[in-house]
Amino acid sequence: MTLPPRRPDRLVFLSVLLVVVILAGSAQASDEFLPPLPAGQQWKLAWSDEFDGTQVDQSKWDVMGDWKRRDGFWVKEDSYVDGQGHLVLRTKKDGDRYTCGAVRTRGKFEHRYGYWVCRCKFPTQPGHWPAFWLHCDTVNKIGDGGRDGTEIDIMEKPWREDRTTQNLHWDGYGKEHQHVGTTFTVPGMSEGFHTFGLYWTPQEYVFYVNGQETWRTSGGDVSQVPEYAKLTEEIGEWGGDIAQARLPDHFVVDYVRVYDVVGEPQTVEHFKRKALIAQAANVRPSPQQLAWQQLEFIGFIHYTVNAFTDREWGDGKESPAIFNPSELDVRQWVRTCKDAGMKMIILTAKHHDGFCLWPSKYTEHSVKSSPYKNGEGDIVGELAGACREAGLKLGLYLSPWDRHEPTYGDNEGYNRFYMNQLRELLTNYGEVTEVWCDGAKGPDAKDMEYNWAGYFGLVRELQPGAVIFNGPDIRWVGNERGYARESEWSVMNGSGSLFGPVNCTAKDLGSLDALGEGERLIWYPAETDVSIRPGWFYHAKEDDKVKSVEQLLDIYFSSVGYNSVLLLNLPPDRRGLIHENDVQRLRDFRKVLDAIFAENLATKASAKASSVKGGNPAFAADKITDGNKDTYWTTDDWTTAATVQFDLGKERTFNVAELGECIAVGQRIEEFALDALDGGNWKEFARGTTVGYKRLLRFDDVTTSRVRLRIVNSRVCPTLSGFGLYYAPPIDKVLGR
Ligand code: FUL
Repeated sequence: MTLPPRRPDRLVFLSVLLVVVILAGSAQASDEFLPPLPAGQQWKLAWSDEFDGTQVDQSKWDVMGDWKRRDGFWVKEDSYVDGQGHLVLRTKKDGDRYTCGAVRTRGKFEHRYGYWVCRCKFPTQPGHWPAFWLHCDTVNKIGDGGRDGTEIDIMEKPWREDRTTQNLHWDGYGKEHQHVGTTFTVPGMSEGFHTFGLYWTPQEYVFYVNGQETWRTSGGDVSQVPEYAKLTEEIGEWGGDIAQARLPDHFVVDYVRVYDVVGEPQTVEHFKRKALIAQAANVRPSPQQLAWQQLEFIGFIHYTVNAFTDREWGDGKESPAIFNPSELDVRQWVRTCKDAGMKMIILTAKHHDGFCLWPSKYTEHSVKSSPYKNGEGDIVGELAGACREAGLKLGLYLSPWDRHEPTYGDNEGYNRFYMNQLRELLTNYGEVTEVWCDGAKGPDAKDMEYNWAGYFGLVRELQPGAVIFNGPDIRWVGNERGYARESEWSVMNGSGSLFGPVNCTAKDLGSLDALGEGERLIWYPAETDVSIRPGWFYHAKEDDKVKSVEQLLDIYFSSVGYNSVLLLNLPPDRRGLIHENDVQRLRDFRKVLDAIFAENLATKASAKASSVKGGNPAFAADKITDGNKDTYWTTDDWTTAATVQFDLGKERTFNVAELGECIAVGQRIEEFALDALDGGNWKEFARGTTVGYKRLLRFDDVTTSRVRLRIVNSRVCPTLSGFGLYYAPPIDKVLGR
């Protein structure tokens, strides 16, 4: 193989040194190989050490030691700069122990992606090995492949012949440890200087030796987190028998350089992508969707004959005579929901069994044929009144699948019937804020073509302020466990059918790749429905299976805290009351939420941003902490990375953070991190992907007076309308347990 021009050894070739000095500035780049880039992009040196001077530069390197490492010791004195432009890692015998040198940039330079290269000359003796590698503390994190941190070995040379190896390790070093690697021979490798480079992109690693590609992989999923560089010597059997070595022996490093890609590629794909990004970043919620999102936490009431038959799905053959709640009190429902902090109640006006909680004109299968209030009751009406009284919104669930109605299966007949019922519900009960269209249909169900366009049109006509679940406005989150996605986008490609324009259970709905060509981008936020008990309906045997406060809290953080609205179901029992156990659990849950969010420690913080759109005070960082969700901080249009520093005035301890984008103008943030100032250094304590309307994060206690938000990546200029730091006290303490 042909070797690229090597950097001359400055001691020996003084004359060449002169040339290098004259070319200073351009010399570095022209002197060496850099991976090819598409037109429009260039390499820019982000960090380097040429090892000039006489000491290891402590602002760049953490010299490791003194401590035991494998069969030897890492000692500081074995890492030194030789005064001739080299870092030397020495391996020596010191009494009856073997020692060697190692340095790393941990806490001093941590970076992700780019081209990392080292030029070095190898030791000659057995029993130890030199390496140039990247590392991060999260390599030990299990799950998510190598994305959350990978050990990237750009060069390891345990052999004294011309062989080297390159490796990736992730998911810790225990049982879950994963590894891929390659070993190869480059003739002449063991003598003189050679370069070892890694071109790391979000998608792939490409390894180079002397500018020749040796390995290309995305093994284990590419690390997406900042890593630090390490230059080490290690003593151990892998390198052979150290007893055979003539020591000291030296691993000599000429430089380490890290380059970033700057500029934008001038390719059709790139311009198409930019157009897609701009389009996606500017899709906005309708006023109804925005108002709905701001409700955050809403209640679901599942009630029908099932409470009396102990079933989840009634078959429609139930006699209305069994529907006989003895103490039904809609005000108790409303009080329970309101005290829990819910802002709306959605009632199953009709579930799959077809029994109607209001006296529908179009069927006898309803409360009017039941003993409830001697057939004079109207639970929809009663609840609507109680909600109005208490200032809660009302939503109605009208199951399309109806196992009682004889016309079901006759398209024309049943669609007329369904629309008549919908008209009753949307005309006679005042304002309805959400209409829930359930997609469930049993395997035994007759074929039936629902007239979705007709249904949705009627909702728009009769209740223009309402949002439709499963229709054009609100999407099912995709599971009934209470968990939204960690990356929950509200913008997606809605080119599917009218009912369910997206595949709600897909793992990824909102990434740029998932948006396809952006044919029909829509604002389509997620509602997370989950029951406080295993079932949707009341079963006495589940009285002791009410979700714990811890579970409810986890659900809250993973739904409301993941840019979704939480719809929590509370099934009334045969008395017509929400059971005492559920009521008590909700009270405790609220108590814990109130304790967490009692004081926002960032409220009075002064905020300083790395940039502000047009220098305009209307978009300045203080708009984040002004307590007004309608005002926001933002940057110039294509600024996709930015920071905001918050000065809390004094040291505060917190373990919860809250971020909110101004979604009225779109959803943009793809990734962010939070750092705390710790003895002069910024230390990352939390990291997240999407933000949207609200993002909540929990982490171990952090004590600091300064916090930095790093927007790592935003589709276009990020916005932030709110930021919070809170201290969550131990649950047991709050509840006096
Ligand atoms: C499902 C229904 O089948 C369940 O009974 C429940 O109503 C749930 C919220 O939706 O599709």
